[in-house]
Amino acid sequence: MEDPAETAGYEHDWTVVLDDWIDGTGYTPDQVLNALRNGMGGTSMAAASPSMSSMSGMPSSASSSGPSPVLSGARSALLGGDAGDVRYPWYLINGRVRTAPRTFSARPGQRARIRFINAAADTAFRVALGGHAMTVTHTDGYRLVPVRAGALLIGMGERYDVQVTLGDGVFPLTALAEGKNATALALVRTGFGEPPPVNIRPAELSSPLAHYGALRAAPSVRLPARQPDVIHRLRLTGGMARYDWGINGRAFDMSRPGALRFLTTQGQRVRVMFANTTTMYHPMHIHGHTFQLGPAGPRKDTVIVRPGQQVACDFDAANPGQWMTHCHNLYHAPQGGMMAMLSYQT
Ligand SMILES: [Cu+2]
Repeated sequence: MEDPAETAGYEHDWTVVLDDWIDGTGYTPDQVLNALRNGMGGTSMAAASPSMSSMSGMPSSASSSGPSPVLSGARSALLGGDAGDVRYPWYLINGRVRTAPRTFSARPGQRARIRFINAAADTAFRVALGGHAMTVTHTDGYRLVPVRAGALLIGMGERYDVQVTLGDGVFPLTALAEGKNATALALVRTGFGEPPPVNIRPAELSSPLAHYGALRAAPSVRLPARQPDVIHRLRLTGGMARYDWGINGRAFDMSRPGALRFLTTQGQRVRVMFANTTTMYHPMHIHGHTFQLGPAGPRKDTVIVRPGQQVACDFDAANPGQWMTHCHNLYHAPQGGMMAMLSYQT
């Protein structure tokens, strides 16, 4: 969707969808989830599948000769600890592996808007366009005071829009699977030349990130200053060993929603305080609303919460209903998991 207030200052509009991928390797995401729930964290699926199949009754996939998902072991200083539950055989940009990358074509000096979407299940990506700085203009669809950055860290479910003025040549658009020592790749081509090696990690990946503290909502989308009327404190709990991801020590149970239902009144300024007590980051998402980080921070609907960190998400209760809030790691949400309900009526 276009922002009607925006004047297009670019010739190209490119969408970049980041993903992690298992299907076609002899394993399915459901098999990986079963192995994780059966306490197989720390092993590869090739090792986990024989015992997994005996426990789950599924046929063994140990005959697969392709690359095997590995059940975690991923760590990242940038994410503050554990970097996910699964190291994947493939990481994709727009559905392509890095040996067959998508190429975006333009002419030198033209401007491009790039919209990044992290559609992965369990992978945060650090992205950069080699040879270029980016002007970051939007988070999760909301305008920012434009800010320059060399790289972005994008959690599952997060979106960023940037603009770049293109140089002359062939440039790598690299997405580093944060903490997992692997990359996805697309190319930007504005001139002749050999493409860079597929495993290239442009120097910009290590340049200053557009971290949340550096981002400011544009005045037109900023929430009016107001003290919260109600504060809901949601502790993120659980871990890999027992695979018991939850909120305030329990999983959401649809047959007993009251146990994790947080009541609000229409018209209130609500503060949801996510407090991460686990050793892994969680991209927390709230349905039905967008929130603001701090008095002038970015407007978002998904926010990375690092281990030991507390993040305050402020929004106005102006959309009555039963709204879920959940971790955007898809392995943390099934069967309740790291999920709760925000509830209010007119
Ligand atoms: Cu999570």
